[in-house]
Amino acid sequence: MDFDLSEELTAVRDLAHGFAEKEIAPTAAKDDGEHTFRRDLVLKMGELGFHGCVIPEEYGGTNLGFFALALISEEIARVHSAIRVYINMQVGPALTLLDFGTEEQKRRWIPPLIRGEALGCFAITEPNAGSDVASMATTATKSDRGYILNGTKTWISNAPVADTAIVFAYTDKSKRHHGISAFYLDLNRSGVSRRTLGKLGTHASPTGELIFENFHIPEASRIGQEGEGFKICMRHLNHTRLGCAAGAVGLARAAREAAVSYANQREQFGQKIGQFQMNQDLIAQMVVHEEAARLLVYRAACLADRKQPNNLEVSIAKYAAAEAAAFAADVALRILGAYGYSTEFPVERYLRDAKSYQIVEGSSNIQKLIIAQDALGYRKANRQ
Ligand code: GRA
Repeated sequence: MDFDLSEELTAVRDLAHGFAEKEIAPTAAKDDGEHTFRRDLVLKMGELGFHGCVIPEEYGGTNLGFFALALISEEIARVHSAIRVYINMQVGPALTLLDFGTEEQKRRWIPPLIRGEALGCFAITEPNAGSDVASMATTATKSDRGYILNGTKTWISNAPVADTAIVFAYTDKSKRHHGISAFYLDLNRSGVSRRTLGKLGTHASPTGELIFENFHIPEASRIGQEGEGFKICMRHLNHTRLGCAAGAVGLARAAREAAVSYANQREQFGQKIGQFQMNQDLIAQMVVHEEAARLLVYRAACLADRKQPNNLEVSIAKYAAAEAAAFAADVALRILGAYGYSTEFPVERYLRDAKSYQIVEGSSNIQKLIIAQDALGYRKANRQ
């Protein structure tokens, strides 16, 4: 596998780097502190083709691929992790429509998503259904004009602001996971209410509940066949976990850069604190975990670009990157001491944001379960 960046990929990475430094960095602390959702950035990233990099040109994308998506996600998250979430909210639904939508659905719904004009989200989790997706309670009951949706989805990024959502619901509870179906909804209609949830970090990316009460779904909004929802959900998560893993690498890098920069400036006991071997030990570990996670992300992305199964590789990358980010943020805070704890510097934000990567899109424990059960031969991770 060749991880040398082509000229095209180098240009995309540099574009994302420059964009993040110019458009995101100046207000990152303010956006976090004031919990500002930057819709303008969703649009700008759409204009630059970031949301469309894994979408074929016929649907408005650039078709650069998953390696490009990983590079972009890392660069954006390095500067402000919450803004990286915006990309997954557009890319995730667009990819699921690409994989499972009809030609008409693709032509109608993918372009506004990847331009950033229709804010997307995906609604899987419920108050009593997190890691165990099939325990969801939301139902889509057949009516003469389509379906009637009832239930509550929670911890949904973009829920307070989204125009559209991919929603998973039971169309036939008796069939267990074979009775779940997927729908693409217009949320600017009656029958849905929203509630914003407070959280530890990732403040510039709003999270909330979607409460559906007799929400009418037209028949034409179903994605795939009835009962295909669980499979669609797993495929969807496999795409979005990759972007998430790349974001975690970006955050680990930001924490490492902050720690190294401080260790090279701060003097105690007559020398730079980088000279102390206890700090060198921490910095060496940060470098190794970050670099290993990055290569694992690249491997998973290259497999996706070759259209080869990569569920196992995505889980390995997601687990490694989430842990690398949490480790690096914790270590950076220790190296910076009171300046790490201070809200006047970004390291405390890195620590708050890093924790999310161990929870979202399949927790670290779920990734370990997928990895270990594959190794033990209990459950094959790479399925189609
Ligand atoms: O044989 P079959 O016809 O019964 O099908 C099975 C299997 O082949 C069935 O699903 C199929 N399947 C798949 N199909 C395609 C399973 N995995 C895949 C796949 N990767 N691709 C049931 O399979 P199973 O193995 O018996 O299912 P299980 O035991 O329920 O699944 C295992 C597992 C724990 C891995 C799975 O449930 C899982 O990944 N859980 C974690 C869910 C998760 O990530 N939740 C996060 C929700 S979204 C979120 O975090 C929000 C982020 C976005 C935001 O910020 O808003």
